[in-house]
Amino acid sequence: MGKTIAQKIIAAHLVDGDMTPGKEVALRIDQTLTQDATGTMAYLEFETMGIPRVKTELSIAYVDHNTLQCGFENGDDHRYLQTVTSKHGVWFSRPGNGICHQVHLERFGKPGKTLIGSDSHTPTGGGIGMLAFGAGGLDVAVAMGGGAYYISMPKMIKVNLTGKLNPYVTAKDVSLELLRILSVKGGVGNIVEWGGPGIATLSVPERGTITNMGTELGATTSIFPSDEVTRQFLAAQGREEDFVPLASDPDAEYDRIIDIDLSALKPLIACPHSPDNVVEVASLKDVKVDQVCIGSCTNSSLYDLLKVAAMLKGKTIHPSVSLSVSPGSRQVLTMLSDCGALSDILASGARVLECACGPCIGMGFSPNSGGVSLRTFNRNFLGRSGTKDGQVYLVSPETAVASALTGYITDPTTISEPLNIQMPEKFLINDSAVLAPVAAEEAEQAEVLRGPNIKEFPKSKAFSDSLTAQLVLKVGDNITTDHIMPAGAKILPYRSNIPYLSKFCFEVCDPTFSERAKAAGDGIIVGGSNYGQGSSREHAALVPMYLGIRGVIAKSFARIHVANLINAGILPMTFEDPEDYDKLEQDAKLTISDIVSGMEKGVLTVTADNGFTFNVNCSLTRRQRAILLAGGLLNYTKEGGL
Ligand code: MIC
Ligand code: SF4
Repeated sequence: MGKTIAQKIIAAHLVDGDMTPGKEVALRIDQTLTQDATGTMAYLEFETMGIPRVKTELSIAYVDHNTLQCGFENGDDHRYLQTVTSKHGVWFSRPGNGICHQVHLERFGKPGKTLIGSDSHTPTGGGIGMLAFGAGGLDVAVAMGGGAYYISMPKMIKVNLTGKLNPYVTAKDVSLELLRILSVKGGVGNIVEWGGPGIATLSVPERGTITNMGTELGATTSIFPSDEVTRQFLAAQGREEDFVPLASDPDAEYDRIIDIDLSALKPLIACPHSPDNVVEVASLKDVKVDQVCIGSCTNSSLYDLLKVAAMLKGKTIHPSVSLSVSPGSRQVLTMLSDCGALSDILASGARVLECACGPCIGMGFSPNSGGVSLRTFNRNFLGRSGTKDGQVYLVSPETAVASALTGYITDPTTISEPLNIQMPEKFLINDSAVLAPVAAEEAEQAEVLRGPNIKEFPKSKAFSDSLTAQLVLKVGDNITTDHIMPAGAKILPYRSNIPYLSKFCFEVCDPTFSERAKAAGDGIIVGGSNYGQGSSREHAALVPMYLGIRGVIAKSFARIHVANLINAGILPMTFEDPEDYDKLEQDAKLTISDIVSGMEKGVLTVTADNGFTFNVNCSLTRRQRAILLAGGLLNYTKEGGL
């Protein structure tokens, strides 16, 4: 039987395991990336592993999330990241050089290679034919040390594209269409492979938008073939030698095939507060807009921003709208400036922000109270913008600009002027903001600089055979990591300070959680389906672990979060009968006995203090059981289990 693209890359990187869907596979990792908000933890973890130099083909640290530097905390983190990476053989992309996924696509991604990154949107690399996964920091640290990356072998979804996008309909609308079809849970356990005649009409940045938002489907990753479009992009980036062709076999089999006719698509919009809450833009035409934000790793490429500039040229944004534009990289910003497009953006009244994540993760530019904010980003979870009652909608750059000009949500296809963008044949290449690590022979003398914001990695407890714990919090479906461990300008500077961060755990759902969990000693959380969707931040596991959480019982989990729970030594369990969820009350005391033998069988019995007894599943691999029994991946790794 023929293979899909992903199956070919997996087979070429298979260290251990069986490529049957659902079975565990261990993959050799060629490249890793980190960003600063998850990176400090990842390098602290790497340091405790005692490995002098990374063993990957390329490892790189980006600073893009936390660039505001409102106090010493960010400065400490940046200095720690710069010095620790240099010592251990990791490249360093300085603050202001751009958003990790955008820069990685431009300068480092290679078709056919494996990449893991401590950021959930690492699958953006699939736009260039990489098999790229978002992962927790500890998994990235292990991969840097030469260890394999473990996933459950995914099923394969093929999206077959035909036709060609109409003017003002974009790759973002393709992503939103797939979210409309599959929902934020529909990709769980699957790799989404893009193919069909329509893909030849999509450039690498457009493909990157699509693979980026595969994360919102819950997919393990998303990937495009590596073809003539890929070759041209790499050649324009001066790296044609990195090109290798990649395609699925004609007889490759997929578990599901979804057809999308690009020519039939209309501009789409995701309404508050979920990326799959998708309707046609035209249906919201009377909604007044307060704020428009263009940028993020989804829509900040040169191609996106040249379109934005062309639409804004000679026009002024509506007086009641505040518009921000954050270019994805220094390369994008420089090229916009050199060709005059930046002046067109500025002349329209837009505010140009740094080449960083910025408003996407609530680092500034929060909307006014109850404000309607149209964003070209990938997530509109409740509270993520920094304004709890902000109404955040997700749109394409074209819809964003059309709406910024009229002051109302506006379907850009109502604009009659054509939008013809000429992409340059060569990108401007200047990698001066990417620093090489020190040579191996100088590494021993290189000093790692830490400030008071860098706190120790919290210690987790190993499991014994029985556990009695309080059900400290019961939450509903689709709880995101932004609920569990919020980000934003006030909290993000403390990502390397778990004790401080712990005060804000679950703040969006229950501001008393942190205090109550600490007082309870051992605790358990109960959740609905798709628990832990969204970010790869391992803080959403480390902080609950620090607060005494030993287990989470949910209807189902998101992939990266469940791995982070296990890595942190927290036991993930799913209800055998989902109706038992309704029978549990917050504050009950739950006892789980025979944990060791139950884990092996994959079923545990839980008894509440009112006598109610129910079963939970915990289908764990032998390695995952060993990690939990050791008290988390770091302990397991230290005991020699790389
Ligand atoms: C996000 O988009 O939520 C983030 C911030 O990039 C996170 C990483 C983090 O929390 O630091 C992600 O997507 O993994
Ligand atoms: Fe940054 Fe937003 Fe992309 Fe996360 S989704 S990496 S915060 S731009």
